[in-house]
Amino acid sequence: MAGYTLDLFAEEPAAQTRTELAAGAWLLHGFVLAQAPQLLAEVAQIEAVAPFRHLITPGGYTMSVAMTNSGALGWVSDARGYRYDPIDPQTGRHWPALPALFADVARRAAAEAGYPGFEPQACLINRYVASARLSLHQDKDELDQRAPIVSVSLGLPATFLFGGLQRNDKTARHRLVHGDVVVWGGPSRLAYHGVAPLAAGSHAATGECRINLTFRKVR
Ligand code: MD3
Ligand code: FE
Repeated sequence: MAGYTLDLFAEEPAAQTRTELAAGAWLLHGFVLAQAPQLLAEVAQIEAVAPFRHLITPGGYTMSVAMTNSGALGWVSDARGYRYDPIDPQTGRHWPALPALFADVARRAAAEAGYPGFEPQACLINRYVASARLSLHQDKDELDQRAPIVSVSLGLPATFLFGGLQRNDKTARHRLVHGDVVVWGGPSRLAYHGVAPLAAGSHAATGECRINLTFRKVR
């Protein structure tokens, strides 16, 4: 169920191709390939201030994905629940500011997918090593759910699981590779989704991991 592909300029590289994964959800193939080195340099600066850590779910499980944030708000999980917080609970300091390049990429991708005027307030940064995974969930901690979520994939490829509005709905699988951007809006915004256990490997840009950035308007 890979929707259809719009190839606007067939003589252009893959960066010009987009695929509608589901109603309102657009995969922009290679949209940030040219910016990937700078995006990863920004991640290195962010993690120097707000290190990656394995959050604990309210149910007491340690997440296999390591996370950090940048922006005015960051997503955190602990025994008390999930929330957005302007302060990093590990350092007691504000999350590092959203780099201008991050905001620019998020705005341009959202506009490209039909969501003009997107202003990200939070960038959750996920780091996957071999066998790290994200079980099926909905992103519903944001008060403003009319805004899309923009996701950027860097490094090792992943199998993304995309379901429906109910946990038991059938899930489709999509390969997300280095440089891909997906914009999730409209009817797909509250769909269940997850990431299958990461296959071991090495990527020239990131080494033995995958980095995913998700840009969110929270309130
Ligand atoms: C579909 N991250 O951080 S990105 C997450 O690859 C998250 O790290 C995954 O799910 C990752 O919450 C998937 C793609 C994604 C992100 C948010 C969505 C898909 C989404 C929100 C609604 C629907
Ligand atoms: Fe999610």
